[in-house]
Amino acid sequence: MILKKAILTCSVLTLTLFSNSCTSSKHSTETNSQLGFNTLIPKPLSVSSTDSHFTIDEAIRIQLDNNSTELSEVGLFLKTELEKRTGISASIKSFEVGPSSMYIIIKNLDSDNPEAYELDITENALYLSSNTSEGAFRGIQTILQLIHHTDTGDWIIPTGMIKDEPQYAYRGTMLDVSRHFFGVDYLKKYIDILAYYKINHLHLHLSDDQGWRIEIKSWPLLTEIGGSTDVGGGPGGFYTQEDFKELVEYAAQRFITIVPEIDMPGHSNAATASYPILNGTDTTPELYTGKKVGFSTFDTRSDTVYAFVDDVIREISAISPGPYFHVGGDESHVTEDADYIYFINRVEKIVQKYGKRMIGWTEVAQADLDSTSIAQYWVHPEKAAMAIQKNMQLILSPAERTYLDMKYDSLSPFGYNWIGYISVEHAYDWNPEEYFEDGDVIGIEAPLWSENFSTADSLEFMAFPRLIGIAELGWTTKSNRNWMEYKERLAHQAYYLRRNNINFFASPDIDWPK
Ligand code: TNX
Repeated sequence: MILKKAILTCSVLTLTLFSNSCTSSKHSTETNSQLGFNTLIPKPLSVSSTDSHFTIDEAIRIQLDNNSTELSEVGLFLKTELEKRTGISASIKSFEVGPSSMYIIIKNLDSDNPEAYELDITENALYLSSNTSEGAFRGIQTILQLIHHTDTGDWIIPTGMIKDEPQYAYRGTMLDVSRHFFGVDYLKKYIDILAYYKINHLHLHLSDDQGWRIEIKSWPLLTEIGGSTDVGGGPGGFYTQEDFKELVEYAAQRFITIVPEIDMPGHSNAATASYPILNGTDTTPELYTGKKVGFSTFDTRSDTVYAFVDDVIREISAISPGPYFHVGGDESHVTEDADYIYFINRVEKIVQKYGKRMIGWTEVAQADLDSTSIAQYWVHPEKAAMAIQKNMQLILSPAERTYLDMKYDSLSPFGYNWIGYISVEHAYDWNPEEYFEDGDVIGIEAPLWSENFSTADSLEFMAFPRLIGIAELGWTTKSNRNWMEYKERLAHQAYYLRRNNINFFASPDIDWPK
């Protein structure tokens, strides 16, 4: 009721006056009952509402304060998304003051965080300011999350001020495309969802015992043989290097970095089945379509293996503009400890030779690694402690909170529960800040292993809504997080998830709208 009245009194003024004259002077801190800001995930650093709204109408203009290619692409992204959502086509104009405008301004904010942005939304204009195009892109996601459709058929955005920046620079999710393969078209949909929740890294688990999923031109049998099946004996699949470049580019336009992983020296049966020389046993392994782990290894004392690893890292690094190369390193149960350490030490140098920072699962911290390498903590806190001693940085993926392949509860139709059930609440209600007191944590990542599903619907069922909570944990500071309040914002996400045909688990713990 209040909303409708405000629209009537202000829309007339917006048309005739270019001023802030109908902006309420009442400033108040956000509460859940106020118009609009309770739709945001991740929750911003600070929000204040002025209890009115900006209307998106046919006159809407997007104005960019410079014509760099990067900012032009960001402006175009906003235009495309606005049109998808509202059917209204904004014009993109050079910078001039005028009503009904969305201004995107690059300037120095108080914060030096590259992803920081500020939104100043009045009834006449919306100002998005940021240090970089990346910050502007994050702010655009906030704008998209704020758009409401009123009962009277208007598209509006609540007025007020938002100041925002992420707590962690690395907010990621991992998808296992080895146990089951997911192609480029599907991954584009997934990347769109990640961008909407301000996730900025997508780690792709590109090889494992069951499948090798990326073309390596100098070792073509990896995909020809190693890419030909999956868990359960399905047809598998792989990305050509052209496919991979397309994916990297699509993600980069959304300021998401692809982190490629080749899992070694264990989890390597697909590679050794393709090139038996790599396992040093004079036997040719069969392709593997089961779910066991820890039975395969490269021959860590073979020069051919290092020539192979060099080629693989060189070819993938050449098409991966991001700073990281993930070498796996988990569960090498049949590799002798000394051989394992020798292998990881040598591979770290190869990664560095191609200009990348090495990431490995927690186990790699046993090797003599450089402080520039990163350990991804999943289990084994004592090995994470070794990484901290080596001044390495950490990515947090504690299995008991972030493993999206775990069942939600005993009724979940598929999934593992080796670490326990992970409900929507359990995935959200913890503090990454408190995991390793002395650790230098660059961020948090939720892995999704794919042994137990093969369709996009089931992938989405496992990822959503838990991944949305992980996105908030990576962005929002501890003092701004609270499960009971988050639950209400999460319920609101049903509109977005349904509109985009995302098959989320409608957990009975959340009061979803009808
Ligand atoms: C452990 S987490 C693995 C994966 C499995 C996963 C299943 C990690 C580094 N290794 O190989 O897919 O458990 O939950």
